[in-house]
Amino acid sequence: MRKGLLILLALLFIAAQAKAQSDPLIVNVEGRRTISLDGRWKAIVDPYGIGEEQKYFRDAHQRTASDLIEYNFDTADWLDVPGDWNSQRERLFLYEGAVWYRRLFDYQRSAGKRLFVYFGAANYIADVYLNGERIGRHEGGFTPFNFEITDRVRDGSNSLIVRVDNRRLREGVPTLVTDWWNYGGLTRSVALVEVPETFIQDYFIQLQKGTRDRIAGWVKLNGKRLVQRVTIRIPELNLSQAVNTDANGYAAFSFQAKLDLWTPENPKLYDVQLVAETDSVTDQIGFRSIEVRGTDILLNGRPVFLRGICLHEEAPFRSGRAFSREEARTLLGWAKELGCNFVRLAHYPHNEQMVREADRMGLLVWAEVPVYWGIQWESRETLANALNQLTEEITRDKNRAAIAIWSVANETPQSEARLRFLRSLIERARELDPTRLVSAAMLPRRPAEDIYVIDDPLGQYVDVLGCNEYVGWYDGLPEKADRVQWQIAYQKPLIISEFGAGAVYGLHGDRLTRWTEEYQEEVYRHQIGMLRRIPLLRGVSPWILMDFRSPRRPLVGIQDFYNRKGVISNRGEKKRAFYVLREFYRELQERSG
Ligand code: GCB
Repeated sequence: MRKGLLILLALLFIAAQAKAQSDPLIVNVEGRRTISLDGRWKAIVDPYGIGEEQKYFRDAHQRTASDLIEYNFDTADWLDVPGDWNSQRERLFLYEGAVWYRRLFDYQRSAGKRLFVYFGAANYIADVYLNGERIGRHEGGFTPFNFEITDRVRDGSNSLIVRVDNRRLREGVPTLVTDWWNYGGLTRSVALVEVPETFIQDYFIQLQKGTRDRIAGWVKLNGKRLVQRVTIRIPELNLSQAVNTDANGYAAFSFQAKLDLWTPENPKLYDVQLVAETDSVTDQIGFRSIEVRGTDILLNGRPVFLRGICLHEEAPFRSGRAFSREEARTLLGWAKELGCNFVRLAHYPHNEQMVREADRMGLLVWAEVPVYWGIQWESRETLANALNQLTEEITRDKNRAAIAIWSVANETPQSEARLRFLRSLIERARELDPTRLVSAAMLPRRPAEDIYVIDDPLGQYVDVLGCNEYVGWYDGLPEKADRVQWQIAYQKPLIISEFGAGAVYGLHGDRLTRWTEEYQEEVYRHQIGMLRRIPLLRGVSPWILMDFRSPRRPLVGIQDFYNRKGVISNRGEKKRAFYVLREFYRELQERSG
């Protein structure tokens, strides 16, 4: 009897743990019926982690004068959502720990509707509670997640509480040290998403690999009526294709289409409607092919050189984690002004608006997961976490024509365990999306003073080689680039995914004085000379568009906690290197016609 009870308890515990995972991701949330939960959330800072024990998630109120409750959301401070806490309150600037957020919302349930709560991102671990009940947990600071709350939401007032903890973890992704600010909090929008009982949860609609006139993909329903007829429509092309979903709610399709292909010069997007019997959704989708032939990258069948720039998801002017469409426009607008056709969104998935704006503005995207520096390669949990973040990123962004490359890592030191880990990520990326290229930003080997070698075994498994190098900054003086010889072990296209130098906007001096605009300019000039001598080079993304906050950069009066390698300052001022790079890109553009 007692044994049976123990087994039952164990099973209940396992079921509760399983529920702690987020539910399958809903794509294209902006195309759905949503109720925004953005705005002011009440917030209790919990540096000692006592909130669980004190049961903050109950959102209790003192009822009698003698009740003892040592917290009160109603009288607590507030924080804006979306938004990191570090840039909102001076005393939270360096804070790493837990903050409990609370948002009250009214709701009226109606038959035939399901409700999800959707988070654009929360850095780094989020524990979600509704009306005192635990809903689940999500780990990973840069990808979206959602929980179904259909059976838990109440008519009338509801209390949604999220405990966000941004403490860095050795086993985390990223791990303990990064060269960017560990902005904590509900950094992206939060919304309630209302869907019919059976709804279109996910879909993949892109050009079929190897073609430029066939659309291929799949659609996936979620709910009780999984067998339905779903029509994919592109009204502008008078196209309509119907498919029947199977018992799992899944249907694949492939059909001819005469398309105006998406390019950076002509970022054509079509309205694409998916109409099921119980749900419908519209998205804006562009179609283009991206492939590798020999050492070339082909866009719509033609060789393309990627004139790029790296950027962090750092807000221009105000500093802090960027989240809005306006901020995306400003940052990507600067990339356009530079003459870019490509951006590297370093070092983690940026917000969805950034990718959607790249789609609209015509910028190819290198998208990345925060598998950065010394990850715990031997840990299964770390691998599962990295795979999950990659999966969430690809799930969210796979219908964006802008996305050209999934990058699985940045500057990861070589080892057997690391290779195994990264190969799993590459496999997962290809499984989820056979149409994109896979890459990683690798480190060169330097067997002799002026020799740079790319022979990282990872090179075997990627479509495009990515390589970061800092000749003239961490290695020698700017003119060193004139002497460096490159040896590349693979016949594959190469992108120099980083090079750069630090400069304070407005600080002038001679060409060999560190931190001056002249020094940075000199690095760019010599780098460009060197880049011209690398035959396999098919793209470049210097480090970086704009100065960004980093705790690794304490130099007073120069860095002041900013990495100063931007060609634009955090206040939007263009440094001399900006114009050198723009000139180079102009010339490349003219040459490519
Ligand atoms: C790198 C890293 C990047 C750093 C940069 C730097 O190699 O990939 O995250 O910010 O160097 O400025 O040192």
